[in-house]
Amino acid sequence: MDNEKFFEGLKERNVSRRDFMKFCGMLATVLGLSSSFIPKIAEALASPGKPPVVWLHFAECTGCSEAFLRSMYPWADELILDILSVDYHETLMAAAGHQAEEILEDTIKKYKGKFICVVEGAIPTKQGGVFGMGGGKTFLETADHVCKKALATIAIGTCSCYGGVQAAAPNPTGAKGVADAIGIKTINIPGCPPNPINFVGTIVNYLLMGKLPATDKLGRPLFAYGKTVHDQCPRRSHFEAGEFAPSFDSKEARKGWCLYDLGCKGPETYNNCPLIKFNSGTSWPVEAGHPCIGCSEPGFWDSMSPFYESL
Ligand code: FSX
Ligand code: SF4
Ligand code: F3S
Repeated sequence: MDNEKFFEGLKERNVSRRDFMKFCGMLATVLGLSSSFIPKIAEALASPGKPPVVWLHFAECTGCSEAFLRSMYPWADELILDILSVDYHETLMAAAGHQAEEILEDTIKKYKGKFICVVEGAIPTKQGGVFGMGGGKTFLETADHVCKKALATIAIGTCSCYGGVQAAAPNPTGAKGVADAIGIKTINIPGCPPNPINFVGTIVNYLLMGKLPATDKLGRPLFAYGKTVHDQCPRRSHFEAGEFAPSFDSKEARKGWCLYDLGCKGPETYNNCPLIKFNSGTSWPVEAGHPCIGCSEPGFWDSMSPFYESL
């Protein structure tokens, strides 16, 4: 896609240049870049020659794809799919069965070492991985076959990063995140579901700098997961003042007091939800009156529960 075609494509979707620049501005904020980077981000998104993407689904609820496809700027999902030239996405592609398998094989052969593999969902590992199968192969086999041929693997969602709900005790299927299951390094975009903007930000970082972003020791990009939810929370002043809402239906809760006593895990959770919010910047759990349950931390179903008991 050349630049002109790109902007024609935007016009066809009734997306004004202004809307597109606003989206690029949001990406600059996510990446912690100054506004002088906005035109560079726009240029990077519009320029041709971006890496093709293979998007795999394993043990998950598909909430990560849903979050990506439904809740960004209404046009951004299609745009991003075009921009990234997503050649294989099991939920979205029209092909099924043998035809889908052929597309996958052709893509990884044609772009060996050049494509980005995006993985949603955990990988069952017990008994050779028989608890997760697709097209007669275990997820374990498919991940091993595909991810190891990719330029990089991006795990999207806590399930593919660290196992997620599938790996919660007693974890009968031996579910693991992709990195653990097949012994590779992945870039992890956790959250259940994750904020799609953090995934797009990771890709834009790659397009701008020619490399994937710096991460913490859990593989999470620092631009998004470098601070705790608590550090960025607008209710922080109430926390400092010792103003804790005693119940969900109290007048204190309605006044926006801190949700710590109601189980908020914000102080131990690294994510940028208060900064970026969800649904194109509409709201996020604490703003909606619900404590953070720590959904971007490894093992949160076990380590952060009971969700409604304070830390
Ligand atoms: Fe897991 Fe994603 Fe939670 Fe669901 O695909 S991170 S269960 S929102 O959908 O994998
Ligand atoms: Fe911290 Fe949660 Fe209170 Fe916000 S609501 S200040 S994240 S404990
Ligand atoms: Fe998850 Fe907590 Fe953000 S529950 S969506 S990390 S506020």
